[in-house]
Amino acid sequence: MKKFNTAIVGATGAVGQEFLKLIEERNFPFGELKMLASSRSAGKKINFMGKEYTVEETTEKSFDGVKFALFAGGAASKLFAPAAVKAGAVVIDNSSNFRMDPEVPLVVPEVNPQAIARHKGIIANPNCSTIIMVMALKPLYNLSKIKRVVVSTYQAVSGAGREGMDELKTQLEALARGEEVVAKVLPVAKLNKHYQIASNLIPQIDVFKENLYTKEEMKMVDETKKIMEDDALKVTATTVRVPVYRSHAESVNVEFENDVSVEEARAALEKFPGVILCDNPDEMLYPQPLETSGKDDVEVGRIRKDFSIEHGLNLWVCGDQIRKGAALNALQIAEYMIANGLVQ
Ligand code: 3JN
Repeated sequence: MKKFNTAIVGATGAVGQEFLKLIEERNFPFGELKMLASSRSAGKKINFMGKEYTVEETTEKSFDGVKFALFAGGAASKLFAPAAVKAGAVVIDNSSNFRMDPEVPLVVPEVNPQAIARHKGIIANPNCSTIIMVMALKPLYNLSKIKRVVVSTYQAVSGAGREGMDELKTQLEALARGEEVVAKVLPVAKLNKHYQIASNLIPQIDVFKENLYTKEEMKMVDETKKIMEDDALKVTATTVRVPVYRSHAESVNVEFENDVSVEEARAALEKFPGVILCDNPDEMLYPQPLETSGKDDVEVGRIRKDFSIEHGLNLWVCGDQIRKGAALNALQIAEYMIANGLVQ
């Protein structure tokens, strides 16, 4: 099988490390593999599939001969994606830097693979909460056009990176010992006010915008319309940080144009690749973040009629935001391109 030289930009972070796990697990056909990061991590060693790699500082020259440049997130793609494209690489970018650029496809391969072929060098991976939600919306949209979505998220601390996870752990330990709890990271590390997450919920993810929504909330609104290719789709979101280590959960209220029964919704979700239907109230079966952590599939359950509107359903969705919400989705884009001859 043909092999593709691959660079991981941000190889030492949580998403970068997940890329490596998935490349091995899925037998991704990489040729040469470059581990790139900022100057801070350059020189670190990474053992991967029996070989030791040295992390190199990302520069504009890092992409010679690279076919897939997988950017884990942050500002790196703003700085280096254009150079990577110039060098002939396909950039798959997990940050928000290019997501709403009309020239850049925003892709969840199970949902809108047709957008991939329109790429001009960069393909954007959506925000994790958006990916997890549209995985549940798409099979339902295929049954009836969706008019409006009201979503509330329950987002794990790992969405805020390693620091978010460390913060929850340190605080839980302090609480258990009866010591003072220190908050340094959440809701937004760079701001100078922080709140305890252990034994708490924080209804702020990222900074506020002028319209009183947070950036995370507006990402869900804007990105969902772009992925579903429906500007008329109304979406409103409330995003909340919860004291869970990994896997985001979302309560999703969907208003359809036509009637969709619970049975039809279940059947459509069950058939959809990447989705597991986990919905059996008699057996107390419903998706939970502990269950979806470390897994590839998004789980959907608690499906029931919203009897307060004419054509509505309520759902509960859980998915691992570092896997399907980030690294897995990006790698699936690369796999789709290989399988469909969209990359030479
Ligand atoms: O907080 C979460 O649970 C998800 C965070 C996502 C995130 C954090 C910092 C910057 C993003 C993202 O993927 O939307 C970005 C960004 O790229 O803008």
